[in-house]
Amino acid sequence: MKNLLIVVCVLSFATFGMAQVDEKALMDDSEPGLRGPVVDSYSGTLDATSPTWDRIYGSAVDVACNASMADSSNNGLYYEEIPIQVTASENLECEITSFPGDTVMALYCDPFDPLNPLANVVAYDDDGGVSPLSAFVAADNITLSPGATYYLIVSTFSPGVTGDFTVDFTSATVAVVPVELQSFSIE
Ligand SMILES: [Ca+2]
Ligand SMILES: [Ca+2]
Repeated sequence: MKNLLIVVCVLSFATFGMAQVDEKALMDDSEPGLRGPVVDSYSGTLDATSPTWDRIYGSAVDVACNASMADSSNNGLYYEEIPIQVTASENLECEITSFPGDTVMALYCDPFDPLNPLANVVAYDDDGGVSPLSAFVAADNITLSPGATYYLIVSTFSPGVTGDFTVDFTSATVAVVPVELQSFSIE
């Protein structure tokens, strides 16, 4: 009986701990609760502390995660990885609206492996926004499915380029997945 009580106490404590994590994640989300068809902006910075990758390029789109891409000669580019999800099937619309340089974007299924950037690709864009900034538009037919996590890679055309960027997510239900929620879901 004593052992059972200890187990119950440990379980209660574990549940309490998880609830705390969940609450923190929700509090950190800039838009908790249901989202409407509004802009969800994500701002980040590419700098010397950012991870790097050898980027790809190409115009293919494959929602089955096997878009055929080519290996660019531009290597060692700074990037930021933004996890996104949708709550309803929709064509992704997102756009880099500010950056002091030439951006590129790539969309990957889970996982994105910077050491194997030709794998798991959904789509890539260079100047689809206000050139030289990047965007995915509805006509690109990047139809995302609910229940999956995708990774938007924000990077630059050439290596060594740094600065603050903003991405606006404008399709109906797309949202950036808070890092805290990702950790929570793994546990
Ligand atoms: Ca290369
Ligand atoms: Ca560009």
